[in-house]
Amino acid sequence: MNPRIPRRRSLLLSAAAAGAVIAASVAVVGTAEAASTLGASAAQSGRYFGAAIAAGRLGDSTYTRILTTEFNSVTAENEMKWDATEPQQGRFTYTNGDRILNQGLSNGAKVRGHALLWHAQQPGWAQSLSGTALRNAAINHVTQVATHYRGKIYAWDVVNEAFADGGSGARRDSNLQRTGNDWIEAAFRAARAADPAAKLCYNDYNTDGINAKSTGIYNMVRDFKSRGVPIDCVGFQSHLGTGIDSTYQANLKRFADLGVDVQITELDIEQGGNQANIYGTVTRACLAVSRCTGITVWGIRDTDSWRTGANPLLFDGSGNKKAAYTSVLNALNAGGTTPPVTTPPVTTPPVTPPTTSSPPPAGSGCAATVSLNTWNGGYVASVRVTAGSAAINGWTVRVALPSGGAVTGAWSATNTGTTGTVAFRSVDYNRQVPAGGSTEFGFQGTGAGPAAALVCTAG
Ligand code: G2I
Repeated sequence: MNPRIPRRRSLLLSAAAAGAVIAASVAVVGTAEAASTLGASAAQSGRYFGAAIAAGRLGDSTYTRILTTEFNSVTAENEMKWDATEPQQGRFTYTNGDRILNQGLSNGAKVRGHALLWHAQQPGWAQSLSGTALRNAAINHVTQVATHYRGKIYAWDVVNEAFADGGSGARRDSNLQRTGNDWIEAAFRAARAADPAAKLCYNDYNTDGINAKSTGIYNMVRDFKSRGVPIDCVGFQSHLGTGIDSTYQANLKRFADLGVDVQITELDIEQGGNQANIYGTVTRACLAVSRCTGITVWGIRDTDSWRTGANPLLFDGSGNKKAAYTSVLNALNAGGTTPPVTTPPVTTPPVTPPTTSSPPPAGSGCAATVSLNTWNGGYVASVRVTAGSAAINGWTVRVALPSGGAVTGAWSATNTGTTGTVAFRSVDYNRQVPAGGSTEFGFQGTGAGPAAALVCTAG
């Protein structure tokens, strides 16, 4: 039997072949073999089923019982946001974010990171910045937080809610947007450099069908893919009312067809006559799209929800399963015909094997090439270090900056000096580069980018 197809599906298929007369007995077998929790039933098709959780509720035993029983993914509802992780500029606090992380990891769950940059829930100091100072602070924030959680986060919402509502399909005005239209791609590049293993997502709401806003995002993702900006996934929050757009599934599919994963990231649905049905429809839509890798509900019990009075979740205030829960579980157990395609998130791994398309520099030693993302007054530099015909054990790249320019942060390398000629030295994990192989590091700076070719020294 194909191990990716749950046993129950095979039985149903053979039952269909044998005729309807035995369908009733097969249904009994199916029920007996169906997974009995959301996480386990989603896992049957290689997907996850997650919940947003709050550190302040982890002492509530009903809450944690449901969490650990039902869900195999968690998202921090607030604890990894900018105001929570960098309340003062350059002073990072991870206590509550780490509680969410550890709760998830110790329970064998995936952890979604939410969210590195957003126009809302910025700390006061960031709200009062603009221009280059804000851009540098934002990129530094991405670098620091993604580095802290490096290797532990399944997917990061790198940028949250950057598009405007309504018919324009344009970016939302915000202090971040006013630093230059390339702020989103600069954030994605910095996140990739800091945590190459995490899937990097763009996340938004009111994108629950084919509409002007989702089309604006679609065009951005298509542009990013065509230019090699590192994006792996798009999150559809899905805070729904009493109806669902008939193009919900088609919208997920068109994004997936761009070559990104799609995820339902903040699902909650207003309680009304159709709540259970709509939950089922959303679940089936994800299962029908091969690159829809999982669903997250935005809270556990109705009383945990940010939508006071809407009762939009799967468990009531006492922790009892609602009809919506049963609808989701049944949809998951009915199975996806299309297990998600799993693609490695890393388009630029820290160390790549030799390739023939980019020949190594002649001789032993190393070479360094830089690509820049610039804006008015600053830049993010991604540097590729390539070994020559011999493996190298340690490298230093010297970068000459124009006068007035300064390095304000670096990742995957340590720098000596910040002005004039700045030396970037390999760190432990990227010191060794095989013959002809390469590794990447990055830095951000003020002023114009490097004034001369980079000089790489091996050893
Ligand atoms: O607004 C719903 C969600 C929309 N998409 C992005 C999500 O990050 C967002 O989550 C909500 C949280 O569920 C709320 O819990 O984001 C809100 C902030 O915009 C969160 O509300 C905040 C309150 O505004 C604060 O007063 C409060 O201190 O929650 C904080 C922690 O309880």
